[in-house]
Amino acid sequence: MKKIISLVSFVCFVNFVFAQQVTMYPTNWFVGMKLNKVQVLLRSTDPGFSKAKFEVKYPGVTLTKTHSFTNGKYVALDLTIAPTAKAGNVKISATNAGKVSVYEWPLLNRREGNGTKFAQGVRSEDAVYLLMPDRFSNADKTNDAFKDMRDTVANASDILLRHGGDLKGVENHLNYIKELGMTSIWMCPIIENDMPQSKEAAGWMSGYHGYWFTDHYKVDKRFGGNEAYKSLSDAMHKNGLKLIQDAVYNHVGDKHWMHEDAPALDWINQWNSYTGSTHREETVYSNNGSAIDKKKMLDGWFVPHLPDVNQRNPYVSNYLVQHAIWTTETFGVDGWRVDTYKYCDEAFMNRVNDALMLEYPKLTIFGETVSRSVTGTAYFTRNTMDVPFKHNVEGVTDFPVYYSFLDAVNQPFSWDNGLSKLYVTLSQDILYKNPLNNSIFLDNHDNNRFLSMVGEDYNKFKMGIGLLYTTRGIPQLYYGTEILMKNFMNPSDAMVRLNFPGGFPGDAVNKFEASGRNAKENDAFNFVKTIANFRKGSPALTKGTTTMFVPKDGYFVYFRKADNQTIMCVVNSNDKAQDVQFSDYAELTNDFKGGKEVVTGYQVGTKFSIPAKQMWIIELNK
Ligand SMILES: [Ca+2]
Ligand SMILES: [Ca+2]
Repeated sequence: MKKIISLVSFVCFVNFVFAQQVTMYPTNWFVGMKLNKVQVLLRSTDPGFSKAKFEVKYPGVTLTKTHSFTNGKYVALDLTIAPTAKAGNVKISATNAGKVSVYEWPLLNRREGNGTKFAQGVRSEDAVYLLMPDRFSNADKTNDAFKDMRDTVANASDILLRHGGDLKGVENHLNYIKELGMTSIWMCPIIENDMPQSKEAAGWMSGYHGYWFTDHYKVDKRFGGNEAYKSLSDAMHKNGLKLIQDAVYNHVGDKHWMHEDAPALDWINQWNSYTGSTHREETVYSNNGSAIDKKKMLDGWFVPHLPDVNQRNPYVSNYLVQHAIWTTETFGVDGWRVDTYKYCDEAFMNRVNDALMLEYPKLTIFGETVSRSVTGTAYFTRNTMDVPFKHNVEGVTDFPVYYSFLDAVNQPFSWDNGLSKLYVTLSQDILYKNPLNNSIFLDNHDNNRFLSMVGEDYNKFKMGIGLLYTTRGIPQLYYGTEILMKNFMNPSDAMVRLNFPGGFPGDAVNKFEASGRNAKENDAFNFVKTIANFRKGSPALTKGTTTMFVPKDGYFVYFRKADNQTIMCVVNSNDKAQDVQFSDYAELTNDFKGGKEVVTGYQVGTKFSIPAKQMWIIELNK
């Protein structure tokens, strides 16, 4: 929020003041928050700004300390907000060489419904739909591009550039997402990315994906700005959908003031010459690793145009913590996904998570950790391991399960391969405090689309969907998977981020509607919809225990069980039918006479044959 200087009436008797702009972060705060010691960063265009003497006069608000930086444009004010403080505009006066300037910093009433209408948390009872706002639906052509931004182009025919999708476009399709059985939407970041295009191997690329922040307190106006985000959040909550926001604490775009005009150099991790991250999470937890490798992992830059934020700097830490809370309160966020989790300072991550969980006890957070190993995944979340540093985040992206899903459906069965991979991976759940909090998935915006990964084999595709909605964790579906969108990340990851057909003006077909989908696409859509909606009402699949039996002869049987519901999951990866009998699984099947397959409605008895390359999800009955 930019405020042009406002002069109180007596100023005209003192000196003329040159107009200067002052921006305050956070742009406002709220009354009645647990976090009531707020460090407000004031950023001026005047290099002598920090020489001023600052005073705050407002009932219940006390200025306890003023901090200045090597860059004279900045000051930080420590404000304590008493529980008795009322909403209103806090007046902050700055007196500099006899000139008095007054800035207004709003204290707002809190959003209603902490834990009930927002900050509800996203748990294993939920099903998440991941989408990229620029690529989902364009409801407003007038906000596609702006002349006053560094990248002035929107061009839906170039996969590397902005396409014009926006938050109103998402709001217009909530019914579609709901019908599919989803309960939550995670969008790639919506914060302003006022960055120029960047030269990548595949060509000039824009920040359409949202991971290049330039102003934390603005939702990108090409997505519709803060108001469109509030509107979407309200509409989602009215529809019973929860909102997951994508946070990036690790880096900012190089046009962010934190890099271009920082209060002090130590806001960004500096190196004598460009030093990239090692990208090896092992360096963070290994007791056999070298100190320099760990430092490079954590403080090295992700890529050259994304400066690495120094979260050990207490001012930076305060700035990021306050922003996370401000965002949750302002927009009504229910859960956070944290990008590049393993690249962040560990103590900082625990601090920001603690602050969020203290303010919003039901809120949930999961971190992105790309790792092939369960150890390297469990380390970055609550775990049972005896390690010197314990992470406090509830959930994590479960990449070991993701890789195992792919191997389970793609590889021929053996002791080590195919379904054995999934069995072995899930057996390591002992390392997690609660694996139900893990985010599980078949694909996402950074990986090849699932249909392509299974060689466009529709049977394998359906087995994958079955695994996704019956394995412990929080299933996440990537937009378009349900209508058989495909592609590899070649020549660019933009290939797996193509427009949702029907979301953009002039699209020849509209796959948001059954009439716009072909028979196979409708079959896939209905398959996902049936399983996801069944899961929604299934205590066993959402929160139940898992019991696995050793996979053999190319098939795998596991059970989910809770609240008197038992679900038998049978995966046959063979090219031939497989006989299955309850008596082999007596500890789970003894009380039952048969069951009903949840997609097809087939009734099975205590002995049945499952066709080649199929997964059956059977609710057992007496
Ligand atoms: Ca638009
Ligand atoms: Ca870092």
